[in-house]
Amino acid sequence: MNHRRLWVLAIAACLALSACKRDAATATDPAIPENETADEFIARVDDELRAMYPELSAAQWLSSTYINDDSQLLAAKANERWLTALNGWIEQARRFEGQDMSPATARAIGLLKLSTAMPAPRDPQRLAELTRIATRMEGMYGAGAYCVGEGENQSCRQLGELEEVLRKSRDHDEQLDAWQGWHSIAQPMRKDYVRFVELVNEGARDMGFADAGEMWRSGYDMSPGEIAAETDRLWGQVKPLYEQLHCYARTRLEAKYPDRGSVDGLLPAHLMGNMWQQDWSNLWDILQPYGSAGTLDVSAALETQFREGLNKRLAAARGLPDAVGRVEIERRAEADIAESMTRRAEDFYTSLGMPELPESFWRKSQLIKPRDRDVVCHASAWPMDMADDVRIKMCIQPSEEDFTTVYHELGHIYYYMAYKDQPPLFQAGAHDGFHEAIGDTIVLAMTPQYMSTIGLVEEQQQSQAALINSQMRMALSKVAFLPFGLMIDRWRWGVFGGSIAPENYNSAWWNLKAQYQGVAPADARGEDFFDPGAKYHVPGNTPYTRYFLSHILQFQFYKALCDASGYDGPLYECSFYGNEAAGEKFWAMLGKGASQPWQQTLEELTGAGTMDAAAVLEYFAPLQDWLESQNEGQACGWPAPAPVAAKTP
Ligand code: X8Z
Ligand code: ZN
Repeated sequence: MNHRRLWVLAIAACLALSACKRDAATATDPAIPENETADEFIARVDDELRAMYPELSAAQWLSSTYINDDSQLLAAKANERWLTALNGWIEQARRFEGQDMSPATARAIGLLKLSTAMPAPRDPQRLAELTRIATRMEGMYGAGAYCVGEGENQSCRQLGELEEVLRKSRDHDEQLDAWQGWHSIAQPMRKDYVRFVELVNEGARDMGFADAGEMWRSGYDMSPGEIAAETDRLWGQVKPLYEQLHCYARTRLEAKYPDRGSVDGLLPAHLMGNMWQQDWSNLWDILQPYGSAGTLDVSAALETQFREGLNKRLAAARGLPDAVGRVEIERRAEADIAESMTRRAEDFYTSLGMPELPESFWRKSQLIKPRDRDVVCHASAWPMDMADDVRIKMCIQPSEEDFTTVYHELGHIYYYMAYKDQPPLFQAGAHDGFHEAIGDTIVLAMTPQYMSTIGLVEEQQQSQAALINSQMRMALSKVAFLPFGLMIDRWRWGVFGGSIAPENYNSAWWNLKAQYQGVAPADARGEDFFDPGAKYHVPGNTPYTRYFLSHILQFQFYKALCDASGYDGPLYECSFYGNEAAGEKFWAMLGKGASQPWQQTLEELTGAGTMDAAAVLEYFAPLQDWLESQNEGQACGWPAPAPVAAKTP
């Protein structure tokens, strides 16, 4: 539950009550006041929403931080009640079609229909089935483990441990095993996912959409066709930059792993340092442009801080702790570093003049992975009660990736805090990409200069080599992400729309991976696999276009805040850390929530109401030049995949 229309949030984390019966939606229902106006209707929905939201969040929070059959049953039931109520409100709203009402009420009614990412059938049995499937899939993902051996000799590794192999090992076969092992956890989800698609499509059609994909594309204050075209246009702007990065990475990988560094010109999925090839930062050891230009190894610095903290705690322990005592001390040290990383992130926001996080945030958040139970480790930020109970749920380790993810999550939290006085239906991002872009805008301002101010890297020298190193560090996370941000929903739009049939789920997935990312698996992945299910947002049903849009928008926000801070230099060197003028502008934008079309909100912040990748290209101009000269003489690009047989819906 992190993002978007806030209660939708809840739903993407999956799940809903059966308080309202099916006929609750009719005007004859005694619960519906007679002669209610549209304005009164929305005021009532807001009240009912506010009243039922905490129970839904609590059930979902429990099922994500304590996965077992009981918590899943309660979460599915809470979601069932919720989605039933939502269907009731949507039905009731039909009474007002074509009637006069205030613009705010008209907007709220529109948002009501678009609020969930999991449109549920009106039929109560099928609605309940949907919530059970959604909860089960997320539970399977959270509890997923790759096990080898039998009985006493069995050993299992979960996502975190398998990701660590990709992050740190440079042994080809070890990485392949970790990658294949994690993907095996998704095979049993396929059947559930096929049914899930049928059910959400029925829900979407009940609400008047062609399918669930069209419904997802309807949340952008423009037509579904227009936003799809916008994503194509934006991708076209940044594709040449991605192709240069791809070409450079391939050359380096081919040198590192002779004969196995590429697959017919595509990047091998298991060698990119990341389970989904969405962020290549972990390949710094292979892709670092200049070895001598100061170190930017933030992970190593955090690891050192953790070790120092652990040693301090061990030294303070009376006598030599036994094995159990040592584990306890290690856990405290893990909690210490996780908290100090989070306080660092909070400090950036408060330096902009934003408020401190509430005391309950520190008491109720899950910062590290519990030892005694399964949890969904995928990071998320939760507005529990539409008021002051905000939390994050993470399994923080001392790494650069997790460090920046904490800043990302706090972006959601500060959005929640800024718009908490808006009516519930406007407590959401201007669009979902805005929600994802807040924390990442701050991440762009985490320049080497900032990192050295907070003691994580050495004092930075000014040189062309240092500049290229720092640009590369950012590109491995931001530019590498772009085609991935696009392909996930290209797959789901196809699946929901019917052009990708269940018998082609996996081949269509790998075709899109090839087409957009230029990535391929080491060995063929047939239809006995369900590789989309190995990415959280698929079983978690979180729309993904938001992240693509965010990766464009965050550069526009960053540039606007740099301007607001009075900065006047190359974009890539700007940090507005400590600048209250920038903070004020940002906070004002956050406070608007979804109360007006996003185009207006964007214009108020940046001066232009259109998404545009010019700021991305401006930021990376030095790197793009450098990459072009590095790649000179190479045949860049990769072969197009063979088309998958498309089924007519
Ligand atoms: O899911 C997330 C956040 C929570 S909204 C951790 N992200 C995407 C992902 O991990 O796939 C952030 C970047 C992309
Ligand atoms: Zn997020």
